[in-house]
Amino acid sequence: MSDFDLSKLAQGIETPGYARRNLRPRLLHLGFGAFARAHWMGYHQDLLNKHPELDWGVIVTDLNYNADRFGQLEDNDLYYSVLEYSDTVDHTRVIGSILGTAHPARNGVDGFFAPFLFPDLAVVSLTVTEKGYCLAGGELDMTNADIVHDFADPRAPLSAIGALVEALRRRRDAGLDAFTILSLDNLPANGKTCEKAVMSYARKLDADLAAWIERNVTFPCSMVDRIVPALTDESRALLRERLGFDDPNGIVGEPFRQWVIEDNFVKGRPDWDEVGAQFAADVEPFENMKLRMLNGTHSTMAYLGYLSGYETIAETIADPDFRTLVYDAMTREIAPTVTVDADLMAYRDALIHRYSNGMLKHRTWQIAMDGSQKLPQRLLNTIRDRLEMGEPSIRLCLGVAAWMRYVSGEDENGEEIDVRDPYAERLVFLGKQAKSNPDAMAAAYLGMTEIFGEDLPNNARFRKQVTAHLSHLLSEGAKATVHRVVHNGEALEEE
Ligand code: CS2
Repeated sequence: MSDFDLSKLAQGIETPGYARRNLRPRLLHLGFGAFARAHWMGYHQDLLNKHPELDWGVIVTDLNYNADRFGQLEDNDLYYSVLEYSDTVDHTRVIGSILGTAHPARNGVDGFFAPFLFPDLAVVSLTVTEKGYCLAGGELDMTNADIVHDFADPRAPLSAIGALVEALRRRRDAGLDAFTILSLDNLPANGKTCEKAVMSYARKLDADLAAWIERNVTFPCSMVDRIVPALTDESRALLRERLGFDDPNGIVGEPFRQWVIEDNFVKGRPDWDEVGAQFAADVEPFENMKLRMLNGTHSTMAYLGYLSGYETIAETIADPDFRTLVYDAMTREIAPTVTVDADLMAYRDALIHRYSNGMLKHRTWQIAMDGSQKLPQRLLNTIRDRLEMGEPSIRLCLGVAAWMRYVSGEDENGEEIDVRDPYAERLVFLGKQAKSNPDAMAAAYLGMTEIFGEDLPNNARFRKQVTAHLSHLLSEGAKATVHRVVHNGEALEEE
């Protein structure tokens, strides 16, 4: 029985202002993680609330994750809740636009692909995280285990890339038209990146199909932003207090949200700009701003904060040295590389305010995950631009060194770190082998060209800076190193 009896929910909880029976399956989302549930699904509900006559319903799907989640969602009549939470906002909403779910583990392969064959399906959006695109050095990684599997068994794919191509094949073979593929992941030029991965896979698999996809599918880029940590016992309890029951699909996020989308859809799209999203001809400047300013400092805080014993971002940014580090990194090193029609200093100040949201309990360990997939767009591309400008990147290089210190797998008390990364085993192995020798450790990690490319490891300035930071991190620890950089930053810039 569903826990969601909408007529019995506490006052003040937002319920759908539209009738689900009027919706048709026109949107399909792949990757029903925390972010998607709290971000674009919220915009979409706002739009349906504003225009209850619209018929844009949503199917949610996933490949390797969340099978149980879908059972629970169905038990709850396909409703779930979102709490938008800060010291000034406390708003609970019940999202009601989902029409159905599909998951290979629950529905079988044909069941998974069935909703992709709804004739009216117009947009397939995805949040599959950085590693879900199976890239190495910006190209589809033909040695990736899921991709290798999918080439061998393309009708029952494991990867998102394989699934998109198989879904399009089924549509073409059924005489249906294609759909727009809308990446909502934190990758630079995410639409183009997704297109590149899809097209490399399709071309190798089936040239005719690849040509059909090329003619019929668009891959708009988008910049997405909302901080939505994984649920903790504490945030689950907060939501339970408001709902009166436990929602296994409930999620808690910050009130802030932003969504900039390239207006390039093949079969129409909802007018999400009526509810605060923005359509733009060129999204890359916004993506760069967000990936470099927000995600770049997020990752820097995650590694340094974790090593310093801070459990959350709010705790980390409450340390005045860390706050200064993040402030200076954005002001002196990142902002000068970003050209966008926005006030970057106001953006910086808003970010520091958002990081300080103590209600969110965003764990440094969570953000530290998958660094090998995140570093290039969050820190390394910015460093490349700085090198080209002939300018220093003291603070950004500290972020890179902190990643190395972190993935070496042992914290400052000699305890093991639970490193989560597609390359975790190799990273920890390299760290152990280097035996706390900064030169050996930096050299070992810089040898991973799939992360650092060929250019950065050969750049003496970059190498020297990262190795020097790593040496301090290993000998003095993270807090002391941050203190040094914050207090001697300008002198270090002259070095
Ligand atoms: C975070 C992001 O986990 C991470 O790596 O940096 O999920 C971040 O919270 C979002 O990009 C904010 O929009």
